Amino acid sequence: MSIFPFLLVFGLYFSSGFASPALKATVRKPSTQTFFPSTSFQTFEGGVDHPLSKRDDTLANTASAYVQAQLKIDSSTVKFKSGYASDIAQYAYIKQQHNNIPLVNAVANVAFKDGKVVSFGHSFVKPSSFASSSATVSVDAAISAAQSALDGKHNNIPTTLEYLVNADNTASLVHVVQVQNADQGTWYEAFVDAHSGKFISSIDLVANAVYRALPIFKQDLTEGFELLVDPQDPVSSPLGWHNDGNTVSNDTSGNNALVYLDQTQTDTAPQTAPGLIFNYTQDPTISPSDGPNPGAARTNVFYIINTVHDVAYIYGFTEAAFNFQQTNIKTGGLGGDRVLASVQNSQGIDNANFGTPPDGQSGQMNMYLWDQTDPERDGGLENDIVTHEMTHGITNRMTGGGTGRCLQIVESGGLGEGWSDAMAEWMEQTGPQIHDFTLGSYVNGGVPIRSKPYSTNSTTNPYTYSTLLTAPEVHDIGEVWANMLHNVHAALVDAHGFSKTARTDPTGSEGNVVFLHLFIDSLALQPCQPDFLQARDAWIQTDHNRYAGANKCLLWKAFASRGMGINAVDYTDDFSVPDEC
Ligand SMILES: *[C@@H]1O[C@H](CO)[C@@H](O)[C@H](O)[C@H]1NC(C)=O
Ligand SMILES: *[C@@H]1O[C@H](CO)[C@@H](O)[C@H](O)[C@H]1NC(C)=O
Ligand SMILES: *[C@@H]1O[C@H](CO)[C@@H](O)[C@H](O)[C@H]1NC(C)=O
Ligand SMILES: [Ca+2]
Ligand SMILES: [Zn+2]
Repeated sequence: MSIFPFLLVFGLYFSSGFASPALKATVRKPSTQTFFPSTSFQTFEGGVDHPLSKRDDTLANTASAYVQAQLKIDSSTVKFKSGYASDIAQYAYIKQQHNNIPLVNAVANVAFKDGKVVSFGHSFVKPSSFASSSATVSVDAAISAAQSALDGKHNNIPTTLEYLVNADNTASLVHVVQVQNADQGTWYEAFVDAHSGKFISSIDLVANAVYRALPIFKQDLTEGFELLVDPQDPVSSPLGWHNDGNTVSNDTSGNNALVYLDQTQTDTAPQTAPGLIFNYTQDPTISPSDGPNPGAARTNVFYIINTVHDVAYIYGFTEAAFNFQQTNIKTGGLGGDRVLASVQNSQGIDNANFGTPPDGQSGQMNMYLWDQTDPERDGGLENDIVTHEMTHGITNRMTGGGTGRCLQIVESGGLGEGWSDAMAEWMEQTGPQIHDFTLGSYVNGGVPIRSKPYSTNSTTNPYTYSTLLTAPEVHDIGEVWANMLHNVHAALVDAHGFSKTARTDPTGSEGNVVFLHLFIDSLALQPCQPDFLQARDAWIQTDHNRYAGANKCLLWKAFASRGMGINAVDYTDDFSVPDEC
């Protein structure tokens, strides 16, 4: 077993070293993401009237008239595409068009019940310009461009001529060409510019992947597995989760992670699933090492590592901020460092850990079994454990510029444990009531692995800054920090509300969105080997940087409520806030 230089391994309880595994992959071509304008959607409960309410007209006419009236556009812009009636409602699907040419990515849908509109969704756009509607590039030239871009052959589906709205709000005229590669199992719809002849982008017609896993907002398997289809974030992982930039895999490896089963310390191969269908139904009555259970654990660990990558990415843990990716898509930082994750690692028990070497070298996650119950339980099936470990990678990389050397003193290591618990908690909060949070109960046989729940209630959790005087060890210290952050999170959500889409949309003003921005921003801002007071100051400065100090007093009050007021020093509590607060 080798230990990397400059490497600290943070465990849930304690540290250990580890060996580094080899890689395995196979070859295929990536696809390019197609731009989709944002979609708005309204629902109307019992329904609202529409312009043709008084007439008994066709679904096509009724829906078209409604869309025209809602969007204040004339009939030349709207083309009814299809519709049908089910047992409870009628559904109409409409395309935007220009000069009688439909737009690929601007559509609307209207549903009717009992003659009223019950819902309306649309992604109609007002492009700044439309390319000329007569093509100057031949269909044959477009087919060759699509074939070479996507490493496949045009099938016998006729090409079409459509408009494609681009991210810059121009509309390109495109030949739409289907391209397949039977050997590789790929099938794309390609958009080739009908004036320049350039391949623009494609839509992948094959669902990329299916995972039976525990959605990130659930804590452990007692809340139920779900079948998740293509959960990757297109901004954070434009290549998907099974393409490392050079090769496309059939297994639990890709640009962000390589996950393998490690029962014997000899196996480092990812788990293959033909068609990327990772569908292992965990059986809680048998050992985690038997039957479908290792597959279920690897699938969940792969899903969680990738999801944490994707969430952290949109909040700022990017290539330039020293993240873990095999290939860097955006500039900055070093690649070649996706996370390697060992599941059911036989070198340990009742624990988990994560080693963070410098940017450019893979992080290493080790997940162990837990023997507090019979049968044993698998840490890979408790999301908060996996998220906790991944967050060590984030905090160790972002503090001090990607060296992995800046959370080494005990107090900084304690902050690291606190951030890891706080991130696990953030991922699992689902509504505007920020609930008390406990960690590790499932794997640990029903008993949380921390001494107190994280809580705004100081009877439930009395920890303050001065608790550090009697907290010698990083996880004890971490509890104090995680509880402060719980209080900060609750105060922000109280003040600004809660966004249910915060994991995929960092643009909102809601409290949980603000919290994660300040969390990630402050890591980059704080010094190497930060102490509690410096970490607090980084949050307050970061709020100034991002929100012009809008939350300054809120943050001071939350920190002061736990003894980190303006005069706190040397582990002596102070509950005061600046005069202006
Ligand atoms: C995917 O897996 C199938 C079945 O194991 C195999 O035949 C195929 O070659 C694999 N494809 C790639 C790209 O690895
Ligand atoms: C997943 O497996 C279950 C049985 O365990 C099966 O019913 C289901 O159809 C499978 N789903 C997919 C997408 O393969
Ligand atoms: C705090 O927790 C204690 C003990 O559980 C409980 O008695 C008390 O009512 C709680 N206080 C508030 C404000 O919820
Ligand atoms: Ca990197
Ligand atoms: Zn830890």
